[in-house]
Amino acid sequence: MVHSCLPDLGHKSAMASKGDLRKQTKTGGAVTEKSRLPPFLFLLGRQRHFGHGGTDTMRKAADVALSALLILALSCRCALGGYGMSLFAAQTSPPDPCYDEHGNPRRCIPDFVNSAFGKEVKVSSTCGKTPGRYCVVTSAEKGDERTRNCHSCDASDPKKYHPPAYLTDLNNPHNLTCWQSENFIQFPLNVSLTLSLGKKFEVTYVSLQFCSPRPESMAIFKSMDYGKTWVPFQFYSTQCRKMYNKPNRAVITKQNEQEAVCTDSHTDMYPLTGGLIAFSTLDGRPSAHDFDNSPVLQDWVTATDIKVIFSRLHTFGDENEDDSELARDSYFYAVSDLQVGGRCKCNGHASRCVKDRDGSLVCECKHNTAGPECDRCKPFHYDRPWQRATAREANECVGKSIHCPPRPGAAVSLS
Ligand SMILES: [Ca+2]
Repeated sequence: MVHSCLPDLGHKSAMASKGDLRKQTKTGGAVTEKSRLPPFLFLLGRQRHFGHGGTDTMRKAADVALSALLILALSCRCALGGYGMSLFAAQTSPPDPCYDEHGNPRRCIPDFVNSAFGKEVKVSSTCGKTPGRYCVVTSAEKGDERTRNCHSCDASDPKKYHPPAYLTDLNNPHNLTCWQSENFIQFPLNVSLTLSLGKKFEVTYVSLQFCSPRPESMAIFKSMDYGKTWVPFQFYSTQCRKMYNKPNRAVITKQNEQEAVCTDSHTDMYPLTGGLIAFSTLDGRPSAHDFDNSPVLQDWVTATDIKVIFSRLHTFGDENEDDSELARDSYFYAVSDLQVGGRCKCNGHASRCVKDRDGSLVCECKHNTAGPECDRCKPFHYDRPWQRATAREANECVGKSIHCPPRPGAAVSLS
């Protein structure tokens, strides 16, 4: 025979359940599962909860039930220390998006963010390590005569340096800061930008705003295993077949939704500065409208790292002319802003990501889930297989309620 020990509910190893509490409080009509107050504050705050709705009889019954719970909590003390009453949570805390107003679990997702912002980007080339000249080609429109204004790139002078940190700093349109490569790293050489997101994200778009003309050919790759392996996300080229052995603008069907496409859009040399390339991960993919039910696309948008490879520079073809040095100094890659728009991947079981003790970004898992992406059930909550939450179903993990041992020190038993 074991004693019931409901107040255990909040303890991290005694998993029994907010669900149990919810059942309890649905009939009692009051305590929200978000409460996180210690017992004495809970009692003080209780009145407010019961202040609206319910009959006197119900209130009294609930009071009795809750008082009994409290006594049990104080006498039972199974394996909890100070955590014992954490289920009686704070009425003052903001609503938890992972639960509805009745305390029932519902899908929750972290905010949409630019996950590249402020992160370090590893680049294969930056101008200025040896101070040198670069020239900016300007012409009002296509066909106009070109002029070149030359400057120097110099890592020892902050005013003349174009470091990779400028890819992900605050993007102020009135004061653009640009990372810039060395001059004329032309095909078959390339320049790469590699960004680690620190955990799995569901990526909606990858965008680059250029200070130089856009590349003639470039590719975006993603990794799902922290950079061990890479798969292509998207190709851009004026010559898709020749550069990447891909047809131009292939149609995506349900059969190849995880395939990267090559397109010649966004590859024009003009504008000479300020051009944008924005890759939308779900654009043109048939199951995008039914994302909840498409594990293929859920996988497709998942990435831990993003890599951009600039494969070929646009030139005016003047690099082989008489003053080839001046021409070659005019061709380089420069980018003012790299963005990776998306959400921290938590499979619908967390509303935010936080840093853990090691400083790693992890989901703050709810619904009795655990893992960096809430991708498994917490111990003792294996009564049904783990599932991702959907708009309709929270698919929370469920487990058997835990009970106090008959004597302090005895093993915790499951009912
Ligand atoms: Ca910038």
